[in-house]
Amino acid sequence: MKTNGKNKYLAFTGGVGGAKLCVGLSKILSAFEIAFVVNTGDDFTHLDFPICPDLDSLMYALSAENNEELGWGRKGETWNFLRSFAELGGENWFQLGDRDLAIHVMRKQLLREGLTLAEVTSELYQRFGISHAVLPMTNEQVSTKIQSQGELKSFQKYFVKEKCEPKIEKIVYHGSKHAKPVPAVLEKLRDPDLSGVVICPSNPFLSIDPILSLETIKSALLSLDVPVVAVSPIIYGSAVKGPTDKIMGELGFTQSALGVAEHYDNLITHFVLDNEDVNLCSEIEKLGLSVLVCNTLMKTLDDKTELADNVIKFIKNSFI
Ligand code: FO1
Repeated sequence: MKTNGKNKYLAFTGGVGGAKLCVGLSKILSAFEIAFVVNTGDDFTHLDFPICPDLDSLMYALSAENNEELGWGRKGETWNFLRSFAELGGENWFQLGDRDLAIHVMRKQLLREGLTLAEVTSELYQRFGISHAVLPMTNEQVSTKIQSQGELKSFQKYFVKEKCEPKIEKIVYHGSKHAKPVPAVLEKLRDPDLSGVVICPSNPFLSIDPILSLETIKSALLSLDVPVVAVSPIIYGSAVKGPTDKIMGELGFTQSALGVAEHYDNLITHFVLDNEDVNLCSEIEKLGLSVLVCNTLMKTLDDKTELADNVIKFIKNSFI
């Protein structure tokens, strides 16, 4: 295998699909070799608690604490708080489980003590026994807002309360113009030992674009001379989970892995698509991207590790 002598990787992620690949990457690369940058555009304050869904989804996935039945939240969950709260007339459209709630209470406490979100995240991940570095994209507030029928609504209202039903006209990353990335994100992007960047199979518009909406992250990515690999979240025209395909249609993108490649085109050098989409390979190569076709559906831990291994070998075999 060809190598460029460098041995560090950075993965951009958000949501449950991205977290699956992160689990695979964490199994084959040490904490010295890979770090994760996580979307915080979904974050919001609910019942006075700071909720960071993507940071928590990754924390639960990396510690095997994720709830596979629900597809989000924490394993072995109980709902006593939510039930009692609803009995009192409290709102319950956004379900906070008892075990999950402990994280939000702890996060609130630590933030109140004056820790930044990055420091709180590091503290919570350590308490979950996770040694890999996980960095929120920013310590500041950047909120994904969905414009539908002329109204700008909060992300969780669109995603959970309205079940992604409203037709999206536009997505806004409110606050991104002035927010600074967490300094360690830029340090890692500028590390001379950086071997490549992986864009996980997360929703491009809801999970990855909020990270890229931070101009200094985007420009650092654009000035890299190492592979930037995106893994398609779309297989055979459909999202493995969530509304990616629906949103692509609403925003005027081709509803396929090709549409994802076109969306990321100027930022990435490499693209990974599923065996099912092998017929799209030549069209994606025409965009100037190196393409790897393999299994991208991650049902088991072996699937996650195998895809991670393929992605890292793809980077190691590349000289651009
Ligand atoms: N997703 C849901 O579909 N319904 C919920 O009630 C819900 C509650 C929830 C609580 C805490 C948390 O960290 C995540 C939660 N999620 C819920 C998931 C979350 O809304 C989304 O999956 C992400 O924001 C998209 O990545």
